Amino acid sequence: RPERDVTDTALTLDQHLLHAARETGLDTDLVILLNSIATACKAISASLRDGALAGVLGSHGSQNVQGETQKKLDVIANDIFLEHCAHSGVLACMVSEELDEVQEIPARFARGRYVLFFDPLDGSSNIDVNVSVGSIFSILRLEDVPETTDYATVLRAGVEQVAAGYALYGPSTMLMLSTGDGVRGFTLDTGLGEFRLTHDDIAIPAAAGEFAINASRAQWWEPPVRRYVEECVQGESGPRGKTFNMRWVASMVAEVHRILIRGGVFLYPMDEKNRTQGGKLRLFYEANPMAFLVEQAGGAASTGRTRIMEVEPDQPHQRVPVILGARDEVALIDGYHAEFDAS
Ligand code: P6P
Repeated sequence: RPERDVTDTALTLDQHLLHAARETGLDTDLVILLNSIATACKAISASLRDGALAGVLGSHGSQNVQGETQKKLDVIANDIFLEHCAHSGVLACMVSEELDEVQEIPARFARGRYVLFFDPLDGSSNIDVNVSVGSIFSILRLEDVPETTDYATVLRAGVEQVAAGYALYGPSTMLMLSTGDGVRGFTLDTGLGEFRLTHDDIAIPAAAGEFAINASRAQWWEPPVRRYVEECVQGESGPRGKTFNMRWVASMVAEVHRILIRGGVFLYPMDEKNRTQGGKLRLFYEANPMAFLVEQAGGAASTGRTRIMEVEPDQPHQRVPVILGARDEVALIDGYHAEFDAS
């Protein structure tokens, strides 16, 4: 990539994307879409910031397509994403975690070749207790602008993603993004109202010192997962020969962000309780975008038995097991699954 002077680290997201369009040929319609997504994330950040004072906490009193009780902010964030991204004029359609059907673009907006999958507010069970939540997005580019869009048109394997990222609404609001040439982090400058480049070229360390899993599900784990976690917990006297720390935030965006910044591994595996659903996390707007980011940062993302981005989709809200993070850890866990399956 072209050399940039030290002032470039203060680049706004818009400036970074314009440089990328000029210097690397990043598609300008994708630049338009990413700017629309960033604006939606800024609007969601503003909605979250005032919390109870804005009367936006608590349940909306409805259920989404997942059968989950929607928070008021789930609905607010979903509406913000739909509105801002439709204005981009470059989308063929959208698929939201909160809605069953493919969202056609209203006739008053232009259409384009891009398909946007998004989870407008992931981890929203944390909102009422003021723990970090996030928005996750994944972008595909179709061969041309389709007349109509149905699942057969838009459901593609994760390897076809052209961009993915998330906003993390934490102590600061950050946008992490990859368009296929590494992962960059942008921090919201609340005075300017713009995301500014603060983390250029993120890389996940191959080894790990932290693992993240919901340990209350140990009773249902498959043997390879149980073996991996037990070896981590055995510490220096065990086969790993070192101690590990454990984290569980119950907000995937916060877990993945920690891994992108300081390494580690995250597991939401297939277990006896979620086996019939195929896992807990959703392929299109949780697993695939996070897999794209993690691989772009030098890590790995697997179901335990196959690369997540090679999972052939057949349902818009299908779920998959997720094991992602430090390359060597994911390889070890995959190896334990292979040994178990061969036994
Ligand atoms: P559990 C949030 O609902 C989510 O989809 C992910 O963000 C998070 O990692 C996971 O589910 C938490 O699941 O079983 O711990 O509530």
